[in-house]
Amino acid sequence: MTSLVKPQHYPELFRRYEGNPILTANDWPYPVHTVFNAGACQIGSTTLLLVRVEDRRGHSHLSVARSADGISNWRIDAQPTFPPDPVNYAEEAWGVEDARVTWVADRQEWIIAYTAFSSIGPLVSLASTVDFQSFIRLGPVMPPEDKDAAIFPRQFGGRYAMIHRPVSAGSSGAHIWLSFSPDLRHWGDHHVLLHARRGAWWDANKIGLSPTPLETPEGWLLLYHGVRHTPGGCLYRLGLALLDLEQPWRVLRRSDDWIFAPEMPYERQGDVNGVVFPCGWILDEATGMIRMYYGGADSCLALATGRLSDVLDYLRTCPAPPPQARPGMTA
Ligand code: M1P
Repeated sequence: MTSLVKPQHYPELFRRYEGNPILTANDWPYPVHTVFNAGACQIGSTTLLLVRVEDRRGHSHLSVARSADGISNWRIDAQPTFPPDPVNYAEEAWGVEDARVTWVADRQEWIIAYTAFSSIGPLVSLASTVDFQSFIRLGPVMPPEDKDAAIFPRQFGGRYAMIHRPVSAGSSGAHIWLSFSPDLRHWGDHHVLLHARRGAWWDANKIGLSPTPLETPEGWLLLYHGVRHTPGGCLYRLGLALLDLEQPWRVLRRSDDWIFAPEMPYERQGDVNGVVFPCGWILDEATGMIRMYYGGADSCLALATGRLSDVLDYLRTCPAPPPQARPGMTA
């Protein structure tokens, strides 16, 4: 007997651009192994990606790609834009990776949070720029192991806030943390913002922030990755959370389900199979559309778009987690 009830499907909040991948190593003006995991921002009519570029040593640097439509005709810097500087910054010995960029209005500059790969592990470093041509390094701000960091675009109670993902030996998991600073250099009031779940969950044991938090009328929108270990390897999938606008340590909603996962060949097969890894997204205020830029399988850059109102509608159906610790309290 055929049912008259239409089957319910999971919502498709982000739709892949059919021309994916939008950037690969073949597009680069100099020899590189792979390009992936780009920070993203809009400067006037130009979309700018700060792309992680890996060479054949396995070391990464960051390079800028610019486009008028955010999809095609990328103009890529002829040389590495932000190479590691291990002579002056020893923590960059094995490269710089996975930039998230934030326009910080009170400083009138972009702050870049990136992973510096030191010989004793990855850590969080910050740099500032106004033009993505010259950069001022603020140096390392978190000891190893720590990565997946981004600065909020404004202060809270006179302090900057940063999301990051420290990992300590012997800990029960890798969780997303929130910390505060009066000057972007000295950080404290560390506390866990989102716990990795346990057991069978898609985001068990290891999670990390994906792009920079996005300010919306209903709260700070977070996209994060959860890493599921399977007999066939890791699976990097994405989930959503919403933080209170004025008290970002308060998690208002968190999706139980993942909302985006490796499906396409360029996401399922590459240097690291089964990875979707966004470091940047851009909201077009006029259309309400979000462009999410993500690395596919650590081997290419891809684009997916979603409507902000659909994402917020979806989050309203998600559970409100139990109250969080206040800043100043540790996990
Ligand atoms: O290989 C998948 C990803 O692994 C790391 O991410 P995380 O530490 O959050 O699991 C990063 O090296 C990232 O660049 C990479 O895409």
